[in-house]
Amino acid sequence: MSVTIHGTAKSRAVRNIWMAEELGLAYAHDPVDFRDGGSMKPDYLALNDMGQVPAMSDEGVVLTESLAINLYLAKKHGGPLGPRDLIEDALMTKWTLFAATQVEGPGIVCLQHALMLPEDKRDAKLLDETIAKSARAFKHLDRALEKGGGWLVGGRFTAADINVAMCVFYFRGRPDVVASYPHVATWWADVTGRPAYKKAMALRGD
Ligand SMILES: N[C@@H](CCC(=O)N[C@@H](CS)C(=O)NCC(=O)O)C(=O)O
Repeated sequence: MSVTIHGTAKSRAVRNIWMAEELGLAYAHDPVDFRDGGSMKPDYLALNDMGQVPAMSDEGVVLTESLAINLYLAKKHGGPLGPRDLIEDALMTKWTLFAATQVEGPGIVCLQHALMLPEDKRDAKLLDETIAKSARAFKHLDRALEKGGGWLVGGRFTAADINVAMCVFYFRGRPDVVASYPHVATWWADVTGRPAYKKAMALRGD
C-alpha cells in the first residue's frame, strides 16, 4: 500500500479520501486530528511542519495542500480523472485555483455563520453580504458548466470537479445558494450522488 492520507475525514482530508475512492486506490488512512492536538505531535510535524491536515505520503513523497494532493493523485493514477494534455492540465489548475481563491474563503464564512457558530455568534449581515459577493464566482461556474455539458474539463468528471465541489461544500448550510444556479445545482446533484463521494462523506459521520 503506497499512498497514505493523513488527516481525519472531518477535515480537508475528505477531499483526498474522495479522490482516492474515485481512483479505486488501495490507500491507508491515518486519521490524525487537528482538534485534539494530533497534528501538532512530532510524528505529524515531520510530515507537515505547519501542523495542519491533510498530508499525503506516497513512496517517499510527502505532499501537503489538499487540492494539490488531488491533482497529484489524478495525474499519477488518473485515467479520465486526470488531464489528457497540457490544455486540460491548465484547465484543472485554473479550476483548482478558482476553488481556492474565489470559493473557499466565502464558503468558510458561510459555513461558520450559517451552521457552525453558536446562534448568538452568527452574523446574518455578514452572511448575506458574503453570499451576495460570491454570486460573481457562482455565475462564472454556472456558465462554465453550461458550456461544458455539465462538467468543468473535457466534458467528463475530473479532478477539477472534485476540487471545486469540495469548496462549494462549504455552502452546505445555505442550500439555496447552489439551488440559485441551475447548472451548478445539476452538477452538485451529480457529483454528490457518486458512490465515492458518499463513501468519503460516510467516514465523517455526519
Ligand atoms: N490549504 C490547506 C489548509 C489546511 C487546513 O487549514 N487544515 C485544517 C483542517 S481542515 C487544520 O489543520 N486546521 C488546524 C490548524 O490550522 O491549526 C489545505 O487545503 O490542505
